[in-house]
Amino acid sequence: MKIDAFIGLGSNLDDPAGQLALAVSELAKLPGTELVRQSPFYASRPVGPPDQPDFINGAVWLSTELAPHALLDHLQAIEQAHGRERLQHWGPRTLDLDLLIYGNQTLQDERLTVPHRELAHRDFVLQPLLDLKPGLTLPDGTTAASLRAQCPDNRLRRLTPPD
Ligand code: A4P
Ligand code: MG
Repeated sequence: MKIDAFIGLGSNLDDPAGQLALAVSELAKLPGTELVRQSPFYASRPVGPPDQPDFINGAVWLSTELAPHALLDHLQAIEQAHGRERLQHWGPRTLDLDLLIYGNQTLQDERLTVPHRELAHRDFVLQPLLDLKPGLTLPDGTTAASLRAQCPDNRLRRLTPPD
């Protein structure tokens, strides 16, 4: 059975928009997985240490047969292939892939918290999700639109036109 999974993409090192575009094509090739839609990309002010470049963010909607932890394995393998180094919490990175939403499932263990724990506070995550699916709801019934209306402003600038 295929599940709708939403993946957040972020980068602020080494040609961020190129990192995201390549990652989207890699996500589309994952086993048992189809790319349903890709969001526009946005520039945003960094959340976390301020002495780092602005981020480019986006999101994709996948339809996948992969189980959540198998999907996370693939996300982390793609991050590694993009030269990701884990040096500083919320610090600069070539590619960050977060599993934002996996069907209507809520998951919490040592590797995975779904929905992503910071989702509700991040306009650079919520806006691309709304571009993908305006009526998106979380497993608890909260709408992404209501969270977007309340979350802090990280000066989003849309970089690519709508599809
Ligand atoms: N993990 C748990 N749940 C998940 C999930 N739903 N998706 C675990 C992905 N991973 C999940 O992540 C640490 C561990 O989280 C993983 O080993 C995985 O098992 P990480 O990517 O290694 O470390 P991190 O990214 O430094 O920490 P964290 O807390 O995941 O950071 P975030 O939340 O990814 O935030 N500012 C702007 N403007 N745009 C950004 O994209 N991103 C971050 C990173 C900070 N500031 C930003 C942005
Ligand atoms: Mg992460």
